[in-house]
Amino acid sequence: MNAPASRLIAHLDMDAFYASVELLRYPELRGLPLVIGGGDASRPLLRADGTRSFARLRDYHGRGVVTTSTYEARAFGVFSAMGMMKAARLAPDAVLLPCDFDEYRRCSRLFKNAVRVLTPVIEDRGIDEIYIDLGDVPAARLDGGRAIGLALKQAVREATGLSCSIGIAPNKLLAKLCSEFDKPDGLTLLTQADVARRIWPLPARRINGIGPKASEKLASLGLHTIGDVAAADPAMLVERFGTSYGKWLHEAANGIDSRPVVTFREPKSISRETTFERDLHAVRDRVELGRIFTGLCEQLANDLKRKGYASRTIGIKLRFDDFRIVTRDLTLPERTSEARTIRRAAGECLKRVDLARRLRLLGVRAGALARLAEQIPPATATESIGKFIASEPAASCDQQRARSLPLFDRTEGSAR
Ligand code: DCP
Ligand code: MG
Repeated sequence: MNAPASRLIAHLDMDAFYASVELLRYPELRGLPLVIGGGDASRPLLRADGTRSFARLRDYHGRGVVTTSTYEARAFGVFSAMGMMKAARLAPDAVLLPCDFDEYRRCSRLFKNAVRVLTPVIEDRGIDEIYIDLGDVPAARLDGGRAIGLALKQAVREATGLSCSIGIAPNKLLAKLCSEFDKPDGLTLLTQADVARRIWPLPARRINGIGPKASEKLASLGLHTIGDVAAADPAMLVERFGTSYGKWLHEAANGIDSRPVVTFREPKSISRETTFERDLHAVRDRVELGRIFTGLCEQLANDLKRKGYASRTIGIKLRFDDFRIVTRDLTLPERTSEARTIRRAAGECLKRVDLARRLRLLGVRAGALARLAEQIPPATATESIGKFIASEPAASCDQQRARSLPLFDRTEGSAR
């Protein structure tokens, strides 16, 4: 066994994060089904009497996806990543609000800073989740982490007004699994001795790292629960899934995970993408596409600057109306975080694509990152990397005061 029994790790995940942040400013929506997603059209209107009028899901038309939903909306079967039109059929009366990433990032910083004061060894896993190493918290051993868990929840609530759920276990894998057990506002302690009773009955897919393909293959072998995988012959798993994944499956299903809490990790790339409200054509919708493209490059440049990085490889991602995905990238002579340079490079990439078909999605990516000379502290720089590609509809780019460069001009030839 390579997982030292002495470790104690917490996984903290905010409850219905974006939706809960919105409820702070619109408390009149508490208790109602609420969905976050869609563009500016779903922004609330202030009536003359000072009350607000909110958009309803039933009035939504477009191709946006649900970014998140409150637990009241989840009761209707509405979850993250579901198409909004489908969600509207399930919960037509649900209130709809657009995303406000700046505000979510601000709250993310607030809750992480509050945690850091109590327990400084944290691994940032994106905008709303962190791992915490409780190894250096002497009192945590006495009660399995209950008191420090409660203190962390209290600190997060005081700093943000928001609730979170925490799982505390001997490793990251178990901590992540059990932080979900008692959501929302939960605190779950789990020891290795609880694995058989509490972890093995769960579907194999619940393990972070067992995706749709692997779980399908496991199911075809008659392995449905984590317990089924744990009981499977490790040699068979290796034979079917390869040495490294097969071994990992056996260990993970047995609750073994020796990964450390990594306090800082450099991002490999940063990207922005958007799915259009309707398919756009490179020639016929040149102006609109150009504006969206510029907006994405400006957002990306802002992301790079805020996080303190410069990029040497700029790439684009296109999804056509037949769902085919095409990517192209370009290596620059020098690193950049400037919107104009990114726009120019991304435009060069675009010239290498046949744009005869209409486009559904456009994305811009900055890779080969290096820290800028005027560094910002790593803790600030990493926050929110991970889930930051959100399903923003194209409308949100309109806010960016995008300048329209004649980028799609050249594509007319290939589009004919
Ligand atoms: N998110 C997103 N796209 C997804 C899933 C999530 O943009 N496909 C965003 C919105 C969520 C936030 O990330 O509020 C955090 O994701 P979680 O999976 O933790 O979901 P929630 O915090 O909303 O709900 P839960 O209470 O289940 O954690
Ligand atoms: Mg969450």
